Amino acid sequence: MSSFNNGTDSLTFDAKPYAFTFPLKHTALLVIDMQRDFLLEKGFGEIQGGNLEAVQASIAPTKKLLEACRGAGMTVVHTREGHKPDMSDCPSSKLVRQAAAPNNTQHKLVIGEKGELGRLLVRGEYGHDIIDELQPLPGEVVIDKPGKGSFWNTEILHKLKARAITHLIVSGVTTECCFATSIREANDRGLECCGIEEATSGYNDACFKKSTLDMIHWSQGLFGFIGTLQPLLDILAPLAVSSRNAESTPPQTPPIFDGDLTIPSLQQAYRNGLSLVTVAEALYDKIEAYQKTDPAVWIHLESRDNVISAAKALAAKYSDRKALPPLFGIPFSVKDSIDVAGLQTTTACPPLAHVASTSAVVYDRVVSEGALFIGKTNLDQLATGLTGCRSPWGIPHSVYHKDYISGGSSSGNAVSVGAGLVSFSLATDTAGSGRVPPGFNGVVGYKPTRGTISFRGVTPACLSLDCIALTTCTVSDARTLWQILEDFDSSDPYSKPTLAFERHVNSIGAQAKSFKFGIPPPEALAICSLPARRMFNETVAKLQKMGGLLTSFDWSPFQKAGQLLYDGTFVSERLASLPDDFLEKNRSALHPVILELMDAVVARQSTAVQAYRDLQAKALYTRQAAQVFAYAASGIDVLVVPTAPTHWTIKEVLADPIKKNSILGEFTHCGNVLDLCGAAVPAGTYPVSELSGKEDEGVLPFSVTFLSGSRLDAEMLEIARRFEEAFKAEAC
Ligand code: TIU
Repeated sequence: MSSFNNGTDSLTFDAKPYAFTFPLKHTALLVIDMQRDFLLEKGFGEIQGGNLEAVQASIAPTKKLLEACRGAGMTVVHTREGHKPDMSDCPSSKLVRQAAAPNNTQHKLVIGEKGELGRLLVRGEYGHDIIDELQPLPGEVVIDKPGKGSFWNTEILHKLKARAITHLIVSGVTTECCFATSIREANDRGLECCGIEEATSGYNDACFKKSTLDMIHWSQGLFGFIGTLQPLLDILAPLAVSSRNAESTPPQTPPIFDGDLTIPSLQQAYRNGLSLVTVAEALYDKIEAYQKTDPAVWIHLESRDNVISAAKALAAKYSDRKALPPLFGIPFSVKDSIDVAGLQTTTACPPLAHVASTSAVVYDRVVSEGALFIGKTNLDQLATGLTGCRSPWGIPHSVYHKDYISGGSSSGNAVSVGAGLVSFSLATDTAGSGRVPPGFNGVVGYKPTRGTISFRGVTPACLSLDCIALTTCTVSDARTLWQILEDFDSSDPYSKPTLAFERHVNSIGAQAKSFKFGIPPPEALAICSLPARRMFNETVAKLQKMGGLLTSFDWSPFQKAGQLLYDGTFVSERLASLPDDFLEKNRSALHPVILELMDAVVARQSTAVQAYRDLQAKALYTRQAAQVFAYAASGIDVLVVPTAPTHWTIKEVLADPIKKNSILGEFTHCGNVLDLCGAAVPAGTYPVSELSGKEDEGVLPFSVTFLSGSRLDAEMLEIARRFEEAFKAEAC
């Protein structure tokens, strides 16, 4: 019997054509177009001749539904129909068809024209926004849609997948128009929908509404389900009571900080009244104590007073603890190649150090969502290396053992999370820098598909292959951050548009129980240490136990792409990112290993012809890898690899720095070359003695990385999250 809990704790309520069963964690409430323009006097709907009384009937039931779903902790998605002020996203059919009808007496004003609530259905206008009683809370998703359906030219499917949503409870207006169209569109994409009768209404009579709803559930559920409000409220109510009780505990004694730094736990504690200052004080006690264990974690640490002032300012800004932004009071660090305005960015390379005038996009974004900045962390110089042993600011060690490396280049970054000094850390990953250090410190390292998070404001290592990486305590936290940070940045030349390739959702299947995974062939795994090999075999068995189907695939593009990174010409891009004659001018200021590496790159005298050949090879391997993750029966969902083949001691690395470094990248190098996404996830510990052959009481962490194709982050993260959950359940 598997201990794997796939998060499908399900609820069931009466519906047509039969009872609707939905997994709470994978279900979102969709509230469609509850905008002033559709619901209030003088709005677009009334101007079109709509029956306002009929449409307003859905407001009170929708409010009840919204509160019940919020109380149960469900994902909430609001939509708003409307257009850009320049109307470039409005098809002419929406403007002319109805107005052009012979004998038209209703459509005197069309979309974009000025009504009393502002320009009709234009974004930013008063009438376009959601009515006061149903305003979204911070953290809820708002989708601006140009169509009647919610899926045409919007990011809704992407955002639902990013949250692992497979089921929708649907409400909103109007029944005959956007409500029905959205359910039909959702149905084509594989989502299971249940519309709630009282929480939708339209501009016509009851007969019209009934026909619309009947069409949805006709023929044993042609498009979906239709239920009524009360049975759903009845099953959600018990879930709301428990959280409300927790929230209403009288704060006679202020809640105590239990040390749990995961985002949902800390958020819940804040909602229950925990003081940010208490958390900041506790963290600083811990940070100061850890300085004695490892003084090489930070390049810049904010002062205790600064952080306490920032905590007080945040608490004052968000005084309503029921409406907190998603990262309210969540402490974080950043790798010191990421700009923070007013502070030095060193990239662990003194000649490059400069005071940043503006902050990196990633920093600004997390701060704007309430996160609390603690400091900038150590890294391998120029973000080049996987060991953590290449910085003038010292060598951090693994949080598990003082003799063993922290990994790099995001060394201090992973230690700051692993030692419980911050909840998350912003990092970068070019050759594996955002995966290897989390692997060596027992935390999660997620590298999204390149270009989906802005790289603006970060010192490049190898710009066309650089990627933002997120270091977190859990896969869910990584996913939360990704949702906040993912955005197209037109000022970042490597940014990718956010609209993703559409793969349908499997409400049962890949997202629920089974998935296909591949592993490297035995000859590739032979590079692993004995304990890494044993732990990897055990991980494969666990993946099979939780429903994974071990599937064969062609490993060669992954292996060849990895070699391309350092054996080919791509390493020259590291020099291309530096000022001309940087090497000559700064030889004495560089770390000796970095200097040796850079000299070797220059000595190769790579030609443009070689570089083009490598680019062509990269394109070929990328296409081949995409086929491995294809939307086809032969494809796999994820490739699972050991994050690193072994765990070196600091001494071993110092004795042979370049060779030892290159071995660590065996399973990470291909990631950005092939435009993959990947997440390193803890997979247990093993005795140090098993690795060293010497007596040692300690243990070291083992980590596996889940890799998948470009833009398949949502699918990959959900499998990684389920692995993490299964693993924790087994450990308990
Ligand atoms: N015209 C009409 O009935 N409805 C819309 O245009 N949008 C929605 O239904 N939300």
